[in-house]
Amino acid sequence: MEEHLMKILIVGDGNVGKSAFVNRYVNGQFNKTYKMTVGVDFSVKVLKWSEKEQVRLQLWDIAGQERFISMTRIYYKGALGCVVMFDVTESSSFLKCRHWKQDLDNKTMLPNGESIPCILLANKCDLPGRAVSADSIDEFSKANGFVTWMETSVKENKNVGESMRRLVQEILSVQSGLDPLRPQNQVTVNLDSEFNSGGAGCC
Ligand SMILES: Nc1nc2c(ncn2[C@@H]2O[C@H](COP(=O)(O)OP(=O)(O)O)[C@@H](O)[C@H]2O)c(=O)[nH]1
Ligand SMILES: [Mg+2]
Repeated sequence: MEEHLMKILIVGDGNVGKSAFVNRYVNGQFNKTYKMTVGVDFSVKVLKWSEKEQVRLQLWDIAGQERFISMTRIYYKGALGCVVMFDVTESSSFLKCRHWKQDLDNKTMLPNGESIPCILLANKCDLPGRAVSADSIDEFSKANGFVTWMETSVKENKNVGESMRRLVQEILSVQSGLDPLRPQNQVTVNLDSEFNSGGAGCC
């Protein structure tokens, strides 16, 4: 069985549902109560990709540092993919996605100079009172180099697994197009199994 290790970042304003997304994806749960994360949360999910391949996803939830907008470089180091999330009922969180994407692109790059694959998620689509239209999300997504965008509801488990599969698919296709003989193309991120269940604090 071949295993691919992928560090994936989850960024976006506070309260948009990033931690809930990771919790739903990894543990299959949704809690209504708001618990602000402190530090950085790591979670690991192993995805069976095909008969011969599995993907070990290391999900980095920025955990309460959203107010700093610009994340430290160390946070982005080694990331192969990213989720930028906003709350579809909060237009300010949508407007900030530009900054999140720019911050990501300023600090990460594939060996061929391209941006790392990034997906845009319009979360909380179960709620009434949408503040952002599908047309404007679509336009923004195309103009800012996202792989694609999707509506999600972590609450109703809509498009959670699907969006991650789409991102992983893109990462695998990008990685297979890179020259494997160049040492910088090898994935060097490695976390010990002690991080497997999440909750580790970091710088
Ligand atoms: N209605 C609804 N509420 C959500 C959804 N996703 C997250 N929430 C709620 O939004 C709040 C903030 O979620 P959280 O994951 O802590 O946001 P974070 O600050 O981005 O990590 C919590 O009360 C969640 O229960 C969703 O899809 N629908
Ligand atoms: Mg959080």
